[in-house]
Amino acid sequence: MRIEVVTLFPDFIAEAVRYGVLGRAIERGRVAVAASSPREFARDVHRTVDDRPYGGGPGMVLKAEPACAALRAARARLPAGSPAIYLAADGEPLTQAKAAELARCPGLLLLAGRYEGVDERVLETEIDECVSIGDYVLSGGELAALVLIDATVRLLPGVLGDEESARQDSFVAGLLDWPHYTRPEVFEGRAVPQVLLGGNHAAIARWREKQALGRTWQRRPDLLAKLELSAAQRELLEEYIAEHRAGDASQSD
Ligand code: 6GU
Repeated sequence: MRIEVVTLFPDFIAEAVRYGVLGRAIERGRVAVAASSPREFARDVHRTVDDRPYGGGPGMVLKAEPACAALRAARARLPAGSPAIYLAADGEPLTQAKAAELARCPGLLLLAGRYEGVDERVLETEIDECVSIGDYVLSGGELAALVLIDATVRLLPGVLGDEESARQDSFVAGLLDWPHYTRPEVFEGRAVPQVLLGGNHAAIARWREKQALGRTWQRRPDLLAKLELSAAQRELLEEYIAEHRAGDASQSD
């Protein structure tokens, strides 16, 4: 996959993609990420990329000409069938399903917004879709572009090891992750749950599923509402809820 990011901060993108799973995917040639700036395409002496909004009001708007020129140059480096996506707070929400859809594309053209926005004519002519990473306001689309890139690239074949892929599957199944522990067995007086110390794999799997169900119930009831739990899962969740209530009662005593 090839990814082109058009941004006023290309160095920020180039640096951030060097780390972790994404950095390794680039080293191994599973993905190439390039970043370029509209400023390279600004033709006046000041290299102007923004201007005051028609109609007045606060903030600046990214000018159409340099933004379009940067997008077209980036587009020319991408395979056919690569969607152009504008990252902005007013886009469609990024979900795991959306990341999976993007992971099937040969390339991606990403435009990170800055200032109050981008001249609407850029979006009309160069952009296929608008994506947001959540209901909060960021100062620009760069962090959002990086989030989209990370969520997408980890789904490309051969990017994750078996273990990581399997754990990701558990989120795809609609539940939050279970708690994790490593040595020491007791840390500052807090012990690792006993079941994890024995070699009873069935008991461990049951404990983990119960924790995943319980956490989803506590933190993301909206996710739980979308699931059809099996009879066994309902039983595990009821156990968790009963234990949780007992725990609350003992704390308030
Ligand atoms: Cl994609 N951009 C900005 N500026 N703010 C956001 C966002 C994107 N997604 C959520 N908030």
